[in-house]
Amino acid sequence: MAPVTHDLVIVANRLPVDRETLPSGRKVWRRSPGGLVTAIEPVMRTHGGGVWIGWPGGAGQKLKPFEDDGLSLVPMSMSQDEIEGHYEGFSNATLWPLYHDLVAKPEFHREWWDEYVKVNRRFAEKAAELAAKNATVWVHDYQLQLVPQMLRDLRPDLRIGFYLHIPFPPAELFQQLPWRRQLLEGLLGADLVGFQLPEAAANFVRLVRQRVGHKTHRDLVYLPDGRTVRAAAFPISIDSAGFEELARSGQVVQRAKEIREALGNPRRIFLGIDRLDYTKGIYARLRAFSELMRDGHLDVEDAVFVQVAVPSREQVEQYRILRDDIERLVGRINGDLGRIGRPAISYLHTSYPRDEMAALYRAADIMVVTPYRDGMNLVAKEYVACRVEEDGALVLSEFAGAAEELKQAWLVNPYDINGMKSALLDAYAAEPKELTRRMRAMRKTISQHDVKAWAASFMTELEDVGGHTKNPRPATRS
Ligand code: GDG
Repeated sequence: MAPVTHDLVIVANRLPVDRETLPSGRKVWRRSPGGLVTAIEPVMRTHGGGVWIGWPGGAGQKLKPFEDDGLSLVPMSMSQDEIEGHYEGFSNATLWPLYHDLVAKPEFHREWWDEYVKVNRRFAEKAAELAAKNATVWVHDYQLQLVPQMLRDLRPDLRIGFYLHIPFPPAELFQQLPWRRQLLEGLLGADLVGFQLPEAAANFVRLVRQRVGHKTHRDLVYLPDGRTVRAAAFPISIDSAGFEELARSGQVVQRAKEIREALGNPRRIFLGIDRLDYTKGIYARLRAFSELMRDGHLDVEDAVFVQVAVPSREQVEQYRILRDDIERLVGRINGDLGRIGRPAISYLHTSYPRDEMAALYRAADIMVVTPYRDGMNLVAKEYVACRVEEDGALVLSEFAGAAEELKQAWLVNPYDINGMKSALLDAYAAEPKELTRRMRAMRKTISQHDVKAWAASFMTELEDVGGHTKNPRPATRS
C-alpha cells in the first residue's frame, strides 16, 4: 500500500519526543527540551498537522510512524556507526564548533563525512516518499544540509525551505571545511535558505559566489538551470503569549515563591539556564560571579547564582571534559566562598518541565546569558516573556543572535571577564525604574515578534520565492 502523503513535511534531525521507560517498565514518549522543538510545534499545529520526520534517539531501533498529542511522527532509525559518524562526529564535532567561531577545534574525518552523506540521503528519500504532489518541505538545521538538493533531485515538484538554527560562519572559517562545496550545493537545492541574522545570509551568498561560481544579486542566487534561490534572515522567537500565561498561573507564582524560600530568600537571585555546551560561556560567567563575591562586592547572604546545566551530547568527548571542568569550578567556588546552608552557586545538572522553567524565570532577578556565539538563544527571550511584572534584568552576550533585538539588556562581551563583572554589578544595583524601562521595551519586542510571526514570515517567503517562475533576473548582478 502506498504511504499516506502530506502537504507539509518537517524534516529535522530529532523527533520532538524522547523515549522514556517508566518504573513499571512501560515505554512512553515524552516531549523533549531543546530550541527546535519549542519553535516548530506551534507551526505544525497552525498548518493543520503535516508530518515530522526525525530520529527518536537510540541506536538501531526500528519504530513505526505514530501520533503524539496530535502530531504525526515518522521515526528514522540510526545505526551505532551512523550515530557516531553523522551525529556525534560530523554534526557535533565538525560542524558545530566550525559554525560557532571555532570556540572548540573542529575535527575533520572522512569516515564521518561518509556517514553524514548516507544519513542525509535516507532522510531525503523518506521526505520524497511522504510529500504529496507540490507539497512544501521544511528542512531544519546543520545536521541535514545536503537534504535540499538530494530531495530536489528526487522530487523537482516540491517547494523546499531550509532553516539554519545556528550561526553561518564567515568565509575565512567555512573554507577550512574539506567538503565546503558539497554543503553549499546541498543547501542550494532549497528555494529559500533561512538564517537567524542577515550577516549569516550574506556570508552564505558570498561563499556561493566565490566557491560555487553562481551569479548572485543581493539575497538571490541564480542557478544555471534557471532556478532562483533566496537567502534571508528570519530571527526565530518563542511562544511569548504561552510563556506569559504560564508565568501568570497561580501554580507558577507559588512555585517561584517556594524557589526563593528554598534558596534562603536572598536579596538577588542570578540565573543561568543552558544546555551544557562549550559555546554557552558557563565557565567564564561563574568565574565572573565568584570574583565579585571574593572581592566583597557581593555576599552569599545577599546573592546566589542558580546554574541549570541541561545534559547534552554526553557521548562527545569535549562535552564530557566541559562538564568536569564546570563541576570542578563550582566545587571550588562553593568550597572557598560558601557558608553552611549558603552556597555561592546552586548548580543543577538536569532538565526540567516547562512550568518549572517558568517558575525559575519568575524567581530570578538577574538572568545571565553569556554565549561566545549563539544562533539566537531562546532562553533570553523566554525570561523576558515571563517577567510579567516588568522587572528583572537581562545580562546578554553581544554574540547571541538575540542581542540584535534585545538591545535594552546589559550587553556584554563574554570574553571580557571584567566587563561581565561590571555588567553583573550594574544589573544587581539597578533602580526599579531603570529595570522597568528596559524590561518594558524588551517585552514589547518579544510580544510583536513571536514564533508564530517567525513561521508565518518564513512560509510566506517560501510561497513567493518557490514558484519557480517568479523573480525575473535583474539587469545587474554582483
Ligand atoms: C539552538 C541554537 C537557537 C532548555 N532546558 C530545558 C528546556 N530548555 C529549552 C529552553 C529553550 C531551548 O530549550 C533552548 O534553546 P536555546 O535557543 O537557548 O539554545 P539551543 O538548544 O542551543 O538551540 C540557538 C535555537 O536552536 C532555536 O533556533 O536559538 O541559538 O543553538 O526553549 O526553554 N526546556 C525544558 N526543560 C529544560 O530543562 N522544558
